[in-house]
Amino acid sequence: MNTELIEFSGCFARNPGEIEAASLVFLGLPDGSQSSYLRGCENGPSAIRKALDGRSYNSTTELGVDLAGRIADLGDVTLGATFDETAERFRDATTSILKSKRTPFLVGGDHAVTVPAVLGFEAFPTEIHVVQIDAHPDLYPEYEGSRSSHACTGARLLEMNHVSSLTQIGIRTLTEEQEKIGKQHEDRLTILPAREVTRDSIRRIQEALAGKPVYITLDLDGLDPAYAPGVSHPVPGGLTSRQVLDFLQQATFDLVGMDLVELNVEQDLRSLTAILGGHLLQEAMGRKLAHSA
Ligand SMILES: [Mn+2]
Repeated sequence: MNTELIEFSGCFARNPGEIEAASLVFLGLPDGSQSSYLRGCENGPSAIRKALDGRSYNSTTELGVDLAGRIADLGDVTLGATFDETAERFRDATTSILKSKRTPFLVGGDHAVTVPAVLGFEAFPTEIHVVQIDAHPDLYPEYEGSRSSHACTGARLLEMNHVSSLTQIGIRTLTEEQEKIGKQHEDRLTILPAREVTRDSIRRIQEALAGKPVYITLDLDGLDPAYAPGVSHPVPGGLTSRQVLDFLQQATFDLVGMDLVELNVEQDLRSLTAILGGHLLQEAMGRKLAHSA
């Protein structure tokens, strides 16, 4: 028996030829400093790499795409002395991936990492649409005195000129204050609350985005805590694993980038949330490769 763990079910490129050929990139954004409540998200990238051990999982996705050796793991971005400095590095890292014509799959970190990641898409040739799967709308203009809190991510995204629209799916914690902010942006913001997630409502979102460049920010607390217990803010009544997989697999939009955030390793049970996160990422990667083939 192989005694060494095989990261990310063997999907990472192992030699220069494979790395060169890889059009999809895995990059860790290991910052959990902007969480308002618990610590633990900073260890997300390493947990996701380890969760799907290739001795137990294989590299073929549900849709039959073999990802073995096809993902370039660029490691984790080194944090700066302040969050502003860290954010600048995250942004630059995203920009440089896009300039090399590869697709970034970014692993947080708390949800604050999404802001610099999407800022990096100013380097993308067209405007983009963002889909946020989340229990929370994150529409606070500032939270506990900070504009970079993970509770402000939606608000920051709506301030970006290169973000044509923001679609939030799975929301179940909308407060009056955030609803007010949402109303100010109703021409660009669609909120699909968890209680209204049905095949029909999801199909309407897919149709509206068909063929368009879409960035997905996947906060794991969008899923029900029964599926994703390892998050800082578990909120009952969320999406099932299957609903999120269906959304990713049936996408007819052009996936131009994605992040997976808010995995809190300290809260996880038997790595179930990390395993789910790895699986969701791989299914999205497989769909991307099938689309670009
Ligand atoms: Mn959230």
